[in-house]
Amino acid sequence: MFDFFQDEAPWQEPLASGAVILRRFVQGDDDALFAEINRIAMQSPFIHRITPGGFKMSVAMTGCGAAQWLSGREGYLANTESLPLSERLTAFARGAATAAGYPDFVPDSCLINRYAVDSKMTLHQDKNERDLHQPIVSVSLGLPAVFLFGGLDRSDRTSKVLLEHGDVVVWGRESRLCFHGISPLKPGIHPLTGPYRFNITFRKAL
Ligand code: MD3
Ligand code: FE
Repeated sequence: MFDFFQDEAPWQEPLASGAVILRRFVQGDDDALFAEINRIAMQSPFIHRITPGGFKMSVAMTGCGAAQWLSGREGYLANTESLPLSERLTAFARGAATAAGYPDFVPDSCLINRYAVDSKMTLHQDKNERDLHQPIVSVSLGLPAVFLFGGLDRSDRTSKVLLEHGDVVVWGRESRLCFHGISPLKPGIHPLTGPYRFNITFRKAL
C-alpha cells in the first residue's frame, strides 16, 4: 500500500540517560502495525477508563498479551481474554529495543492508546510493571503529539519533544521511572490514521 517513508532514513536522538528516540524507525511497517491495532480493537474495543479519582480518561485504550492494565491501584491483571502478543509485534518490539541497547527485552503485553483531538495524558510514572529492569518500547503512529518528559519527581521541570508518525522511543534504566505525559492533541488528518494519534507501548508487565 502506501509507504510514507520511502525517502527518509531513520536516525537516533538520545533523550536522556537510558532513553533514546529512534526517529522513523517504523519505516514501511506502519501499515502492518496499524492493521494489528485494528485487529486487536476488533477483539478488545477501545474504551475510556475511569481514573481512581473518578475522571473519565480522554485517551481511549485497548491492548493485547498476557497482562491487561487496569486504571486503578490493581495495575496489571493476568489476562486470558485478549489476543496474544503476535509474533510480528514481538519481533518489532525486540528489534527496536535491541537498536536502543536493550537486546534482552522480552515483552509480554502491549497497551494501545488512541488520542482524538484534545486527548491528553497528564504527568505520570509507569511503575506497575513487575520488573522495572525491563525497558518500555513506545511506537507513535498518526498525528504528531507533544511529549512531556520530566524527572523522578512530579515537580521536576519537563522538556517537550514532538513525537511523529513512525517514531519509536525506548525507555529503560535511569529513565524508566521518569514522569511523562502528552499535551492535548491538535486537530489534523493523517493519511494512515485519520483524525487520531495511536501509541503502542510494549512492556514486560508480569
Ligand atoms: C517514559 N503513553 O501508555 S509513550 C503510557 O504517547 C504512556 O501514549 C504515552 O505514557 C503516549 O503509559 C507516552 C512514551 C512513554 C511510555 C512509557 C514510558 C514514555 C515513558 C515509561 C517510562 C518513562
Ligand atoms: Fe506512561
